[in-house]
Amino acid sequence: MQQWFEDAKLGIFIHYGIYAVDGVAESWSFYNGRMSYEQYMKQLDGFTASKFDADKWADLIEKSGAKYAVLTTKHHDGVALFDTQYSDLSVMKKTPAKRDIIKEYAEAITKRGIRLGMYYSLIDWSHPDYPSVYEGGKVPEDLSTVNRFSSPLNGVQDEEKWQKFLQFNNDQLKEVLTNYGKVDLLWFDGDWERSAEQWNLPEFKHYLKSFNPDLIINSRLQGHGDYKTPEQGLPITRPEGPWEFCTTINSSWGYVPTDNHYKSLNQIIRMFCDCISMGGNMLLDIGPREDGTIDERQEEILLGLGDWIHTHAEA
Ligand code: FUL
Repeated sequence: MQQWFEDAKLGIFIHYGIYAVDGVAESWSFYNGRMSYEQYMKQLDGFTASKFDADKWADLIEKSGAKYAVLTTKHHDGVALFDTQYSDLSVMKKTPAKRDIIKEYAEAITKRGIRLGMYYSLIDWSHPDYPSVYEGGKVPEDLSTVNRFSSPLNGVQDEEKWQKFLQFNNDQLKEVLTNYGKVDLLWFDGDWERSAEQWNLPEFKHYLKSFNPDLIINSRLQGHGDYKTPEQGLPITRPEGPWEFCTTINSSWGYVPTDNHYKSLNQIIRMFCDCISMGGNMLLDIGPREDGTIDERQEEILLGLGDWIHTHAEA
């Protein structure tokens, strides 16, 4: 494990995507049948990033006392925040924003000496080669009880399509790992829909490290990652090996304006202390609005935590 990660203590997680347009849950809102896939994708038209200023994000992250940041390059909905030649489904090609968000983010973060992290969802509920139960079949009308995105395998896998999909992931990941300078950390998600064998592990991990042997990879890789990532609940006893606790500021990963369940600054500080006293890092999440601005309540927490860290770290 790289020393910088062992010493970091705090990272900032950022869930930014088209889901911020309607302020709905990232990807899960259509998967869980809360809205149709078509309605969800209409948010592409409203994603402007009109006030997105990566330097402002980076300033805030620096002031929070965090040593690394992790931004969603692509969530389970398959919408890439980067310029990819392997799919048309990106904010560059399909939204009024027409910007490579990842490029601007990477530049601003790297410039300040903050370690650069990229989140990438292994599953892609929009990709034609990512097979679903109803592929080629009839999609049930009532998507709220049974939906076409769940249990994608259903015991059957078209090998040719699957290999094409793996190649697609490899190609996009090569873009993420080589087009934006040195990436320090890859944060996978969604490994649960396939086995280690199907994800072609451990070869996949070797492939990723071939771009940068120092690359740190989280554990959502069917046990082949470098560190554990408990989510939303702090472990009761110290986990073995390196680990990171990821958590939201309110109850949502992305921007959900109706979610007022904000944790207080004191609660966040207490969670942070519990986490680092057990040797972990805390990865605290923010969800920017579609225009790229950050809710004042989220900003306040980050600044408050930063003040606390600066006072106590130097005491
Ligand atoms: C989960 C995802 O499914 C959530 O949407 C979120 O990205 C969280 C950090 O990881 O497993």
